[in-house]
Amino acid sequence: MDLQLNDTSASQGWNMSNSQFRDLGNITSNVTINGLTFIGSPANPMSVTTASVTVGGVQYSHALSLGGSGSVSSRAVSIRTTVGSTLRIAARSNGNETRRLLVTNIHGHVLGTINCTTTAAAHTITFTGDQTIYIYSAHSNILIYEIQLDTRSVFSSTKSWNMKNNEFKNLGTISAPMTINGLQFNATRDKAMRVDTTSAVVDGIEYTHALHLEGSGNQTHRSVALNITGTSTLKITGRSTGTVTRRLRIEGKSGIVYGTLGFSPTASLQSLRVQTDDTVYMYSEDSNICIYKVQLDTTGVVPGETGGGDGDIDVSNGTVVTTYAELLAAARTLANSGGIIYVNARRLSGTERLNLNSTAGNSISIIGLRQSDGTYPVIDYTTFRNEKVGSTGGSLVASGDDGVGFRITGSHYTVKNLIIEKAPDNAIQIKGTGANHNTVENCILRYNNDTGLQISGGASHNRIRFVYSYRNCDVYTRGGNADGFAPKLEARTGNTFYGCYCWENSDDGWDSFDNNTQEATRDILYEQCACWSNGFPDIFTGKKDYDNRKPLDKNLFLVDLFIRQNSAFETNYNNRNFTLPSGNFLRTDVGTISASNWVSQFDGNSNGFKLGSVHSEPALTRDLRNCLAFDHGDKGFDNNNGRCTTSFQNTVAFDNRRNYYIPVLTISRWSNVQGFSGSSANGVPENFSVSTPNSTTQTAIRQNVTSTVTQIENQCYANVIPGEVFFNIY
Ligand SMILES: [Ca+2]
Ligand SMILES: [Ca+2]
Ligand SMILES: [Ca+2]
Repeated sequence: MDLQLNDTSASQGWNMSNSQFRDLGNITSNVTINGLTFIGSPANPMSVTTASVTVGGVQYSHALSLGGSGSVSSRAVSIRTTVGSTLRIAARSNGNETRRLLVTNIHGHVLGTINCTTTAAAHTITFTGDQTIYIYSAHSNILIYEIQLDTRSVFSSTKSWNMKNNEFKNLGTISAPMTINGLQFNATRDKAMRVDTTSAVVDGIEYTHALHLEGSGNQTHRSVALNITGTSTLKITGRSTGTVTRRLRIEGKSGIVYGTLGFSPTASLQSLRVQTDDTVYMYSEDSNICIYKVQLDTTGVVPGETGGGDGDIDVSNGTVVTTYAELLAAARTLANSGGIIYVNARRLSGTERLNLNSTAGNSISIIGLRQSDGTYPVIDYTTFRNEKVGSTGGSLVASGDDGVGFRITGSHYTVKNLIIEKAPDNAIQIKGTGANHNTVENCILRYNNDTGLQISGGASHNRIRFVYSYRNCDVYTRGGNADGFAPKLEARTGNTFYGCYCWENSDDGWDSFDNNTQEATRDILYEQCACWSNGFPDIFTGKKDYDNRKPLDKNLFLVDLFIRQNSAFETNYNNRNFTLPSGNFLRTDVGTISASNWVSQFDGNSNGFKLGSVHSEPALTRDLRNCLAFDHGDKGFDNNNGRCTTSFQNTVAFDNRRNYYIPVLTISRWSNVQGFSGSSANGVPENFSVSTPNSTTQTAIRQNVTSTVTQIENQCYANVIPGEVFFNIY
């Protein structure tokens, strides 16, 4: 076994005062110079301008002027980095206030933030990961004088296990589990392995002994295993002992397959890159393979040098599932005992409703594991949806509770770190008087055929935190029902939303409609919540994306139905020709109608926070703290004829038809209630008024909101759950 520790420090810099950069002027397209890529476009240009300043004794004559807030695709610079890096940036805000410079990965996931004051200064930021990073402003213009990247204190280690070494070469038959120098041999008396003298020469190196796996294996027999941490390359020298190529499977403890290596009858070295913290098993899928040597090359940052990413999750205290069938089974098994289920897969095909109905009182958690590329598991209910509500426009029917994805009628459940999409009805429904004390956290709910998350029928004390709900739409009922979040129809007491965001749903952002005064949604706390652009039909036909020159979003159910009706819809779209399919082919609640009539008869409401209904009396309470609603075709904050006792603290509404329409609410608190750019006047109770921020503040709010929304949307589209994101505008 060998172990090496290499310090591979290196440094590279990009100074805007140098001749390669200082004459760049306006940057309206992507330019790469010495490994630094400038991401500019005619709509969002950047420029290198004269800007004389001294920072830390270094005199600069020029700076990159970012011009405004950016994203991974606009007004940014990007650099390819290696495993552990320190970034040093000399910069300043080009305005009167401190502005934030973000360092993100390609998904917009923030690796670090630099607060640029109005005085030029050098800032450093450290991060890990072999990746391309993006640097851009979260607010408006920032001047960057120089960027320097130091790669530091990276180690690489090599461990190897050669069967010709003394500790292995005399093992003979192995018929029981054993571990030598960290290499686990898994064998039983019936399924034994063997080390013998079997020679080969590979790349000029002579091997004299080999481990014979003797046949197909699994984790308990005819396999070897070792622990892998970080980014590693697994190198195996071996051969098939037969006349054909045989396959060696590399899998994790949970059964996740990292890869398969093919060994031909001629000995060779095969390698696989693995990025994980796991026990990794190697066994033949066919018959005997002989292994001469196993080698593990690992690179990483020296421990203690960095905070690292999300941290590692020890899954040994739970049940790991990799398929939807296993998830269903695990949920049933743990119903009485309680426990943790870890979901470890990129995508699971949801085939039926998951019933979370235990009221035994033990806590049961379903937690998605972050995958090696930073994404989270997607539970895709397409199969279930097609079966429940139809797979073509002509087969559509209305959806109901039997089409819900995760249905929680029990208590003390936690659902965390999952992306749930394309359910025939709600992605998650928490319903019934037994549905108490559940938590939904850090999830994305999208493309479902009704509201993303609904709480109804007596459910109480449920906590919803950092959930992102978007592009949900009930097609058969012409968009009239699918809200982002719906604590409605008797969501009883103690239901709270914290850090939740919803956008581009067909109906409202939040809706707490009740049918009568007895079965009422008693109280709701909304804190750090925001909603935007709900209730527009053009989102679901693809027209909005087309107008914004974005690719066709084939995840949209309506778009899927259009393509099934006429595949030319997609080719036309890609050729910059937006033409709805013709003919009456969409079954709806008002008959079988055309695509254009689906748009003209669209039934979505386009409100942000809909706080009740005509049945909501002053005994009911609503508590809004640090909440934002913008870009709605109707109201940002809407009482919907309800008279709930409502507290407004730090709320912002803009670009809604009416920002606030709450004339009959009972107000319990009114503090820093702001609105601007509504096209119709607010309606508020007598003696209350909405304050209008000055134009500088309005601009700052818009810029902050634009950059935060871009960050959220880009990450969600890349299957990265944004986590704890806040709009810093209150
Ligand atoms: Ca429903
Ligand atoms: Ca509606
Ligand atoms: Ca609604």
